Amino acid sequence: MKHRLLAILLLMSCWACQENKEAPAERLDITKMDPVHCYTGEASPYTAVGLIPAYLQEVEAMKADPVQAQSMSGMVWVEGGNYLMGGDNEQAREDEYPEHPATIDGFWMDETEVTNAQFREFVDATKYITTAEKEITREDILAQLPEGTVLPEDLDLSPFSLVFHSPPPADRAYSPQDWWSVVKGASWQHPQGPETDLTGREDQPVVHISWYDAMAYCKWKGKRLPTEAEWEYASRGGKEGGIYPWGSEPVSTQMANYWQGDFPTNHVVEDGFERLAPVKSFPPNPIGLYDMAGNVWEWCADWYRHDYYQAAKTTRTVQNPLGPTDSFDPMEPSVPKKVVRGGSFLCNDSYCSGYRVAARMKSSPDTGLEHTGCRCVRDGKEKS
Ligand SMILES: [Ca+2]
Repeated sequence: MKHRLLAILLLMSCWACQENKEAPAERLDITKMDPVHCYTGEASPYTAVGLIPAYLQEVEAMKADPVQAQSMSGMVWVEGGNYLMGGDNEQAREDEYPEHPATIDGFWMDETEVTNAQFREFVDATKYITTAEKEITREDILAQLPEGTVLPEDLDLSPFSLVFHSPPPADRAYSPQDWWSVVKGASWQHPQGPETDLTGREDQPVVHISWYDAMAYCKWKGKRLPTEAEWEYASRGGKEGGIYPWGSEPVSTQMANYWQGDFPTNHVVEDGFERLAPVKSFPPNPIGLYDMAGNVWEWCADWYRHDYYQAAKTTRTVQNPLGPTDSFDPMEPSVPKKVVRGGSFLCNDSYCSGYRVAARMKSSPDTGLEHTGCRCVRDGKEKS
């Protein structure tokens, strides 16, 4: 995946194994048990390595709204417990192995993806400008590059985001650049470009938000992004060994907003939703969480590493894992990425099957996409 910085990020292979001595050590860290590669044992979703300093500062400066922070409206209690994290069926990919035990403390989770109406409330209150709407400066870019780097004079700095389009049938294999278009002026307020708006889409999930935007929103709500382990645990909803949030029955138009037909060329739209569906259009999982499969991918706090689960090969149960301290995706080794979970309206069994509870995906934290949103979680106790 990409952002306006991608070409520059590709120069930055040094990011993959840097260490961040400043990162706070919160809760138990999987990487302390069986360090592999360049894990440092100081995992934190807030480590600055691989993040754009100015964007991170903006997230850190965001204050929780006192009223929002008191509200439990629309949140579901996720009872803590143990589970087996990772893939265990023929659709699972390499990065989902090995399956390993994890222990999760109880937490509260938004019952739906964050909607456009909810994100509008946040923007109205804070005047927040999302990554996809920001002009990026040459100074921001240079701050991330080795000293002495010279940028092209004609580097296009105008805001854009990535919008899906169905490519025409072709006699070859497709790759993501065949269906993602760079659209100037596309953003959460203009999902398919400047001519489109949110009229009638208030209850659809907000999209085109970056990881920074998701972090900022959750902070304003007095919440945070879920860890990848929390997200998978909640998605399983207490169903041991299920492949999907609803169990092991194959995906159907009754259960999730996904792609019917041949991806990416022919969407037959049997479920009535060509793109996004309003949240709660499909049944919740056993603990009351909606759209944990399909509709939009959801940002997690963790960095993505393809080999992270290898660190959990021991038989010891891992408590509240926070993910690795750095990112590595062999498909794009130079681009640091955060985890996204749950699949989107573009997933089907022939392509990504991202709606499986164990399925992992990743995206660079500054990327906005038409199929990516978030939901937040909050620490606390169950209401008595
Ligand atoms: Ca979802």
